Amino acid sequence: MADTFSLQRVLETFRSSLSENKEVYIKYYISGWKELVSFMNSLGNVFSFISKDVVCKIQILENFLSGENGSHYVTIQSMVKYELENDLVDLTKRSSHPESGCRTLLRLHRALRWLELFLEKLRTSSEDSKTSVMCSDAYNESLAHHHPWLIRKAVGVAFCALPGRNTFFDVMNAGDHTQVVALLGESLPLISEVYQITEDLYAKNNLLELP
Ligand code: 1PX
Repeated sequence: MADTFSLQRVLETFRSSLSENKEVYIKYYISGWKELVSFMNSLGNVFSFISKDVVCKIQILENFLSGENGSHYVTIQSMVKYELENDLVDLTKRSSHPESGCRTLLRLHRALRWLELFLEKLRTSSEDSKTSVMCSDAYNESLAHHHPWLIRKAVGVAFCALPGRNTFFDVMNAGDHTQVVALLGESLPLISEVYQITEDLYAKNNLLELP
Protein backbone atom coordinates (compact mmCIF):
# COMPACT_ATOMS: atom_id res chain seq x y z
CA MET A 1 0.00 0.00 0.00
CA ALA A 2 1.48 3.35 -0.98
CA ASP A 3 1.31 6.27 1.44
CA THR A 4 -0.72 8.58 -0.71
CA PHE A 5 -4.31 7.69 -1.29
CA SER A 6 -5.55 7.42 -4.82
CA LEU A 7 -9.15 6.86 -5.80
CA GLN A 8 -7.85 5.14 -8.92
CA ARG A 9 -6.24 2.42 -6.80
CA VAL A 10 -9.48 1.85 -4.87
CA LEU A 11 -11.20 1.40 -8.21
CA GLU A 12 -8.54 -1.07 -9.33
CA THR A 13 -8.69 -3.16 -6.16
CA PHE A 14 -12.46 -3.48 -6.31
CA ARG A 15 -12.20 -4.36 -10.00
CA SER A 16 -9.62 -7.05 -9.22
CA SER A 17 -11.79 -8.42 -6.43
CA LEU A 18 -14.36 -9.78 -8.91
CA SER A 19 -13.53 -13.14 -10.46
CA GLU A 20 -14.76 -14.19 -13.90
CA ASN A 21 -17.64 -16.12 -12.40
CA LYS A 22 -18.49 -13.24 -10.08
CA GLU A 23 -16.95 -14.49 -6.88
CA VAL A 24 -15.26 -11.93 -4.63
CA TYR A 25 -11.56 -12.34 -3.79
CA ILE A 26 -11.00 -11.52 -0.13
CA LYS A 27 -7.40 -10.48 -0.79
CA TYR A 28 -8.45 -7.61 -3.07
CA TYR A 29 -11.53 -6.77 -1.04
CA ILE A 30 -9.32 -6.07 1.96
CA SER A 31 -6.78 -4.22 -0.19
CA GLY A 32 -9.62 -1.88 -1.12
CA TRP A 33 -10.32 -1.31 2.57
CA LYS A 34 -6.65 -0.67 3.26
CA GLU A 35 -6.67 2.09 0.67
CA LEU A 36 -9.75 3.61 2.27
CA VAL A 37 -8.13 3.46 5.70
CA SER A 38 -5.11 5.33 4.36
CA PHE A 39 -7.50 7.98 3.05
CA MET A 40 -9.24 8.25 6.38
CA ASN A 41 -5.92 8.52 8.22
CA SER A 42 -4.94 11.43 6.01
CA LEU A 43 -8.02 13.31 7.27
CA GLY A 44 -6.79 13.45 10.85
CA ASN A 45 -6.78 11.77 14.27
CA VAL A 46 -10.50 12.27 14.89
CA PHE A 47 -11.04 9.30 12.63
CA SER A 48 -8.55 6.99 14.29
CA PHE A 49 -11.16 5.14 16.38
CA ILE A 50 -12.88 4.27 13.12
CA SER A 51 -9.74 3.25 11.26
CA LYS A 52 -8.55 1.15 14.23
CA ASP A 53 -11.72 -0.90 14.01
CA VAL A 54 -11.36 -1.39 10.26
CA VAL A 55 -7.67 -2.31 10.60
CA CYS A 56 -8.56 -4.83 13.28
CA LYS A 57 -11.16 -6.46 11.03
CA ILE A 58 -8.78 -6.48 8.07
CA GLN A 59 -6.22 -8.21 10.30
CA ILE A 60 -8.66 -10.93 11.35
CA LEU A 61 -9.39 -11.71 7.69
CA GLU A 62 -5.70 -11.59 6.74
CA ASN A 63 -4.91 -14.06 9.49
CA PHE A 64 -7.46 -16.48 8.11
CA LEU A 65 -6.12 -15.98 4.61
CA SER A 66 -2.52 -16.69 5.58
CA GLY A 67 -3.41 -19.41 8.09
CA GLU A 68 -3.45 -23.17 7.61
CA ASN A 69 -6.99 -23.08 6.18
CA GLY A 70 -6.18 -20.13 3.97
CA SER A 71 -7.24 -21.91 0.79
CA HIS A 72 -10.84 -21.77 2.05
CA TYR A 73 -10.60 -18.01 2.45
CA VAL A 74 -9.72 -17.13 -1.14
CA THR A 75 -13.19 -15.86 -1.97
CA ILE A 76 -16.13 -14.70 0.15
CA GLN A 77 -18.10 -17.59 -1.38
CA SER A 78 -15.56 -20.23 -0.35
CA MET A 79 -15.26 -18.70 3.14
CA VAL A 80 -19.03 -18.81 3.72
CA LYS A 81 -19.23 -22.41 2.52
CA TYR A 82 -16.26 -23.54 4.60
CA GLU A 83 -17.23 -21.80 7.83
CA LEU A 84 -20.87 -22.90 7.64
CA GLU A 85 -20.06 -26.51 6.77
CA ASN A 86 -17.62 -26.72 9.66
CA ASP A 87 -19.77 -24.91 12.25
CA LEU A 88 -17.28 -22.08 12.57
CA VAL A 89 -19.87 -19.29 12.77
CA ASP A 90 -21.78 -18.11 15.85
CA LEU A 91 -25.22 -17.71 14.34
CA THR A 92 -27.33 -16.32 17.16
CA LYS A 93 -24.99 -15.13 19.88
CA ARG A 94 -21.26 -14.72 20.20
CA SER A 95 -19.77 -17.75 21.93
CA SER A 96 -17.16 -20.18 20.61
CA HIS A 97 -16.47 -18.36 17.33
CA PRO A 98 -16.80 -14.68 18.19
CA GLU A 99 -14.56 -13.54 15.35
CA SER A 100 -15.52 -15.73 12.42
CA GLY A 101 -14.62 -14.61 8.93
CA CYS A 102 -18.32 -14.36 8.09
CA ARG A 103 -19.24 -11.96 10.92
CA THR A 104 -16.07 -9.92 10.47
CA LEU A 105 -16.62 -9.47 6.77
CA LEU A 106 -20.27 -8.61 7.40
CA ARG A 107 -19.15 -5.49 9.32
CA LEU A 108 -17.07 -4.35 6.36
CA HIS A 109 -19.87 -5.27 4.00
CA ARG A 110 -22.31 -3.01 5.85
CA ALA A 111 -19.72 -0.24 5.74
CA LEU A 112 -19.39 -0.75 1.98
CA ARG A 113 -23.05 0.22 1.66
CA TRP A 114 -22.26 3.44 3.52
CA LEU A 115 -19.38 4.05 1.11
CA GLU A 116 -21.58 3.43 -1.91
CA LEU A 117 -24.22 5.89 -0.68
CA PHE A 118 -21.66 8.49 0.33
CA LEU A 119 -19.72 8.36 -2.94
CA GLU A 120 -22.94 8.64 -4.93
CA LYS A 121 -23.90 11.73 -2.94
CA LEU A 122 -20.44 13.15 -3.49
CA ARG A 123 -20.58 12.41 -7.21
CA THR A 124 -23.89 14.21 -7.68
CA SER A 125 -23.18 17.02 -5.21
CA SER A 126 -22.95 20.69 -6.04
CA GLU A 127 -20.11 22.98 -5.07
CA ASP A 128 -21.86 24.23 -1.95
CA SER A 129 -22.80 20.76 -0.66
CA LYS A 130 -21.38 19.85 2.72
CA THR A 131 -19.38 16.64 3.07
CA SER A 132 -20.43 16.30 6.72
CA VAL A 133 -24.11 16.29 5.71
CA MET A 134 -23.57 13.83 2.85
CA CYS A 135 -21.55 11.60 5.12
CA SER A 136 -24.06 11.58 7.95
CA ASP A 137 -27.05 11.15 5.61
CA ALA A 138 -25.32 8.11 4.09
CA TYR A 139 -24.51 6.85 7.58
CA ASN A 140 -28.07 7.25 8.83
CA GLU A 141 -29.36 5.37 5.81
CA SER A 142 -27.02 2.43 6.38
CA LEU A 143 -24.52 1.68 9.13
CA ALA A 144 -26.30 3.65 11.84
CA HIS A 145 -28.99 0.93 11.97
CA HIS A 146 -26.32 -1.46 13.26
CA HIS A 147 -24.59 0.82 15.77
CA PRO A 148 -25.52 1.58 19.38
CA TRP A 149 -26.19 5.12 20.56
CA LEU A 150 -22.68 5.78 21.88
CA ILE A 151 -21.01 4.91 18.57
CA ARG A 152 -23.57 6.94 16.63
CA LYS A 153 -22.75 9.96 18.81
CA ALA A 154 -18.98 9.53 18.40
CA VAL A 155 -19.38 9.13 14.66
CA GLY A 156 -21.49 12.28 14.55
CA VAL A 157 -18.66 14.23 16.22
CA ALA A 158 -16.12 12.84 13.75
CA PHE A 159 -18.27 13.88 10.79
CA CYS A 160 -18.11 17.49 11.92
CA ALA A 161 -14.34 17.36 11.48
CA LEU A 162 -14.56 16.40 7.82
CA PRO A 163 -12.91 18.80 5.41
CA GLY A 164 -15.02 20.62 2.86
CA ARG A 165 -15.87 19.26 -0.56
CA ASN A 166 -12.97 20.94 -2.37
CA THR A 167 -10.31 19.59 0.00
CA PHE A 168 -11.99 16.23 -0.11
CA PHE A 169 -11.79 16.11 -3.90
CA ASP A 170 -8.14 17.18 -3.80
CA VAL A 171 -7.18 14.46 -1.29
CA MET A 172 -8.63 11.87 -3.62
CA ASN A 173 -5.69 12.48 -5.94
CA ALA A 174 -7.59 11.87 -9.12
CA GLY A 175 -7.04 15.08 -11.05
CA ASP A 176 -9.36 18.04 -11.27
CA HIS A 177 -12.88 17.88 -9.90
CA THR A 178 -14.45 16.88 -13.21
CA GLN A 179 -12.06 13.96 -13.40
CA VAL A 180 -12.87 12.95 -9.81
CA VAL A 181 -16.57 12.96 -10.63
CA ALA A 182 -15.91 10.83 -13.74
CA LEU A 183 -13.81 8.38 -11.76
CA LEU A 184 -16.52 8.16 -9.11
CA GLY A 185 -18.97 7.34 -11.88
CA GLU A 186 -16.66 4.54 -12.98
CA SER A 187 -16.04 3.21 -9.45
CA LEU A 188 -19.59 3.14 -8.19
CA PRO A 189 -20.99 0.37 -10.42
CA LEU A 190 -18.07 -1.84 -9.35
CA ILE A 191 -18.54 -1.14 -5.66
CA SER A 192 -22.29 -1.72 -6.05
CA GLU A 193 -21.70 -5.00 -7.81
CA VAL A 194 -19.34 -6.29 -5.12
CA TYR A 195 -21.82 -5.14 -2.49
CA GLN A 196 -24.80 -6.81 -4.19
CA ILE A 197 -23.03 -10.13 -4.76
CA THR A 198 -22.07 -10.27 -1.08
CA GLU A 199 -25.52 -9.15 0.05
CA ASP A 200 -27.22 -11.89 -2.02
CA LEU A 201 -24.81 -14.52 -0.75
CA TYR A 202 -25.33 -13.51 2.89
CA ALA A 203 -29.10 -13.28 2.43
CA LYS A 204 -29.26 -16.72 0.82
CA ASN A 205 -27.41 -18.19 3.80
CA ASN A 206 -29.27 -16.18 6.47
CA LEU A 207 -26.11 -14.44 7.58
CA LEU A 208 -27.20 -10.81 7.48
CA GLU A 209 -27.76 -10.49 11.22
CA LEU A 210 -24.70 -12.33 12.54
CA PRO A 211 -23.90 -11.22 16.11
C1 1PX B 1 -13.06 7.96 -1.35
C2 1PX B 1 -13.23 8.46 -0.01
C3 1PX B 1 -14.09 7.68 0.83
C4 1PX B 1 -13.81 7.77 2.28
C5 1PX B 1 -13.25 6.53 2.80
C6 1PX B 1 -13.45 6.40 4.22
C7 1PX B 1 -13.47 4.99 4.66
C8 1PX B 1 -14.31 4.87 5.85
C9 1PX B 1 -14.39 3.53 6.33
C10 1PX B 1 -15.34 3.36 7.43
C11 1PX B 1 -15.48 1.95 7.79
C12 1PX B 1 -16.20 1.70 9.03
C13 1PX B 1 -16.25 0.26 9.38
C14 1PX B 1 -17.09 0.03 10.56
C15 1PX B 1 -17.27 -1.40 10.92
C16 1PX B 1 -18.24 -1.43 12.09
O1 1PX B 1 -19.43 -1.19 11.90
N1 1PX B 1 -17.76 -1.73 13.29
C17 1PX B 1 -18.57 -1.66 14.49
C18 1PX B 1 -19.12 -3.01 14.85
O2 1PX B 1 -18.10 -3.93 15.00
P1 1PX B 1 -18.22 -5.07 16.13
O3 1PX B 1 -17.00 -5.95 15.94
O4 1PX B 1 -18.27 -4.39 17.45
O5 1PX B 1 -19.51 -5.80 15.84
C19 1PX B 1 -17.74 -1.08 15.59
O6 1PX B 1 -18.45 -1.03 16.79
C20 1PX B 1 -17.33 0.26 15.09
C21 1PX B 1 -16.71 1.15 15.67
C22 1PX B 1 -16.21 2.38 15.03
C23 1PX B 1 -17.21 3.26 14.38
C24 1PX B 1 -17.44 3.01 12.93
C25 1PX B 1 -18.12 4.15 12.29
C26 1PX B 1 -18.24 4.05 10.83
C27 1PX B 1 -18.58 5.36 10.21
C28 1PX B 1 -18.40 5.36 8.75
C29 1PX B 1 -18.06 6.67 8.23
C30 1PX B 1 -16.61 6.99 8.21
C31 1PX B 1 -16.38 8.38 7.78
C32 1PX B 1 -15.04 8.63 7.30
C33 1PX B 1 -14.98 9.84 6.52
C34 1PX B 1 -14.14 9.85 5.37
